[in-house]
Amino acid sequence: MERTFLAVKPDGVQRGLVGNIIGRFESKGFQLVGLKLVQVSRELAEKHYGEHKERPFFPGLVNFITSAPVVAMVWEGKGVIASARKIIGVTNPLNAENGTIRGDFGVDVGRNIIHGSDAPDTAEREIALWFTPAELCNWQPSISTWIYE
Ligand code: DAT
Ligand code: MG
Repeated sequence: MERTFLAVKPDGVQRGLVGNIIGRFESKGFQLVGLKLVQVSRELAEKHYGEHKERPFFPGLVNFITSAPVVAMVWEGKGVIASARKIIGVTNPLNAENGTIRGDFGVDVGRNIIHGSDAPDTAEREIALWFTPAELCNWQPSISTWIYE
């Protein structure tokens, strides 16, 4: 089964949106397999956003993501990587559809509430960067047959 890495960013935590956000992935039918509150170090932030290190917004992005705790999560399910990106919405909240997390809650691109892995290779890299194997639970939800045929 596919897994993705999601993180409620400092703005989402500060604004009390954690429960609402987790609820969207739960009610979709995806399964939580890892969860922790993290005060992100600069080293972790720079590794996580390494692909953007030459971009002008990189220093501000690192300052932001290290400014207050984030809720780091791993979610599992059929097609969860692409589906989570749809649930999250496009990068700029002003362009994100209503009904998506960024569309419903955000305004500025630098305060877009949540991160989600964008492809299978980045999901694998980000899960390994944020979680040890022992921090992830392999469990069987009793409702599986009501979500999957
Ligand atoms: P996404 O988070 O949708 O995968 P991304 O990987 O292109 O988007 O960028 C990572 C984060 O960097 C994004 O969530 C917010 C910030 N960011 C991206 N483009 C930006 C810009 N033009 N100005 C300020 N921050 C930006
Ligand atoms: Mg990205």
